Amino acid sequence: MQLKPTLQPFLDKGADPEGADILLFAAPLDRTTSHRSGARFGPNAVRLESTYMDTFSARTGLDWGDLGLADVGDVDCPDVEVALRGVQEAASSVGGLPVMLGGEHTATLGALRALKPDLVLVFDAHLDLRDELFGERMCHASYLRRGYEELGFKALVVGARALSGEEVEYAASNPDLAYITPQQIMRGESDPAGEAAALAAGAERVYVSLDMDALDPCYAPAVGNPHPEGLSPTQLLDVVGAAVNRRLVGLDVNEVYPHYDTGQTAATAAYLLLESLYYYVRSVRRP
Ligand SMILES: [Mn+2]
Repeated sequence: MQLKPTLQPFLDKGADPEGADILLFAAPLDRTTSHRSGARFGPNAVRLESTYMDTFSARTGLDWGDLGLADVGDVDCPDVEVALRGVQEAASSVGGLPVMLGGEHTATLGALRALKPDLVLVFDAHLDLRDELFGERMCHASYLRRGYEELGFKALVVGARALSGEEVEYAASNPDLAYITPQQIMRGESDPAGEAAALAAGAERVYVSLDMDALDPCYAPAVGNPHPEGLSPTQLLDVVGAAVNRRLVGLDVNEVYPHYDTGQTAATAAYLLLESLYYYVRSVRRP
């Protein structure tokens, strides 16, 4: 499919997919945001910050050179329907491990449709299990519910704390949908790494989706709906490291709003993505 080339590819890697086993594309969707807007500018901000990351990973001992990655460009996102079709097509056709830079979280639904995971591990302040928001049934606050209705996976949302009664009830009535709050983690009432690892070990196809608002606003202030009492990058990456295995079928990082940023949120997003990819590469290489 035809993707729009980007001037500044992630990690300065080129767009040539030859020999790459990780294929990154962006979905700069920005249509249903309910508070701040500007998520369409997120992917390029994350790409730019990625080029200033240091190259060696203290967590995994891997280096940029260990990542066979190509940044193949952007999906056209003029409206939700076209964007979801484009993301679905991109995620099913790029080959290798598809990695998506959002954009608003809605775009994840296109990747779920393409990759049909049986486990979706989400990091998010929100459950995104609403039936609708402001009359829109296909939006950033409902994408996970639409995906669950269509595809019927297990989902674990880590970092959830900005909830609606409707979503809490919906999750409680569907045992495949679970969430862990940062409060539970910080009080030692929950072991998110252990829970995520156990779920991932029993899954055939694992998808990881990372909404930057899972982090505390002190780490990631430039998100669409900032919410206090969030995770730290260390807490988040420890869960990713425990859960990511060779059955990972896709990964995304989304919800960066550069107009509210000094670069901190975009740099953190680039770092979380980079370290998550190292964990994936390490799990594939491990005998
Ligand atoms: Mn969110």
